[in-house]
Amino acid sequence: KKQRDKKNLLCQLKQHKLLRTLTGSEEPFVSLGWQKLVPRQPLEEAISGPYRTCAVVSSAGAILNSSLGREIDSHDAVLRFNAAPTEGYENDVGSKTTIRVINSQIMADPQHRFADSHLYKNITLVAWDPGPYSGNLEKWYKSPDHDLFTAYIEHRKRSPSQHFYILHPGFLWNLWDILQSNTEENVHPNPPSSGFIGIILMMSICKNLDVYEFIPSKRHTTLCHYYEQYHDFACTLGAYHPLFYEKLLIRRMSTVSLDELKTKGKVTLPGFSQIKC
Ligand code: NCC
Repeated sequence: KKQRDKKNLLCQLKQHKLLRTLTGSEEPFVSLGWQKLVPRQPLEEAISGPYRTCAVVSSAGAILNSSLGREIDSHDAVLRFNAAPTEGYENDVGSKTTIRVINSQIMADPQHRFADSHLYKNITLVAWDPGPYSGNLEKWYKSPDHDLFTAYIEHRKRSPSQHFYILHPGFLWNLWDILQSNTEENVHPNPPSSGFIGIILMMSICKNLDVYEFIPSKRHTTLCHYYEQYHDFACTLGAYHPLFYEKLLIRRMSTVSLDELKTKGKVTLPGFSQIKC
């Protein structure tokens, strides 16, 4: 029964072909000349994938003292989130970064120095901002949660060869719908976390992925991030994002060795290309 549930979930996600980035051909972006701004090649073609092995590294405090760095770096591609650094934490989180999923706060809040920081250079960037559930892109353009558009335009002009995409809000809300349709309780109507978004993104471009410290290991802690001294239980189980339900869903879809889950916080997922439905 468990195996069937797993297969159903994986097939549902695969068949929805969820991954979608702005192409610039949608209104209002097309009128603003975005077709010239957005990379011509779609994300799936632009990267040097499909990658054979991928690692998704959550920013949870619990990854501290894991000594997983070497194992994480052994993957063909490594995905990290937002402002999560590697410098000084290599032994636990590794040093390779291939893709970063960033929320719009990173691009809008001056504190993150998005234009200058080395964290956002020489890698593939995938940004998101929720937009309205209705899917109205005009409304979204006028009032995003955080203004990612200005920074995107500037960045594209400055570094036109960097792979840099904005996720289509439809991707986020379709993903939310799938989460809700597979959850008995009512999921609060907030967008998925960067973590959940990143996992689905990697399932679309990798043959196989290992996800670290998204499902908490035995090191679980109230320490929010491995890179700052801030404690909040909600970082792991969620307040704004439906993190708790995301984690249950990922747990149901993944292959786990209980021992590895405990010691590494590691679960394994097949890429969509490997799933026969
Ligand atoms: O904290 P954040 O997420 O950057 O973490 C990235 C992803 O790692 C997983 N995570 C993190 C901490 C933890 N204890 N357990 C975890 O499982 C989650 O899957 C998470 O998505 C975000 O999702 O974009 C988020 O971003 C931060 C913040 O905007 C950025 O770090 C930039 O500073 C949000 N925090 C605040 O707004 C205060 C957070 O809610 C979600």
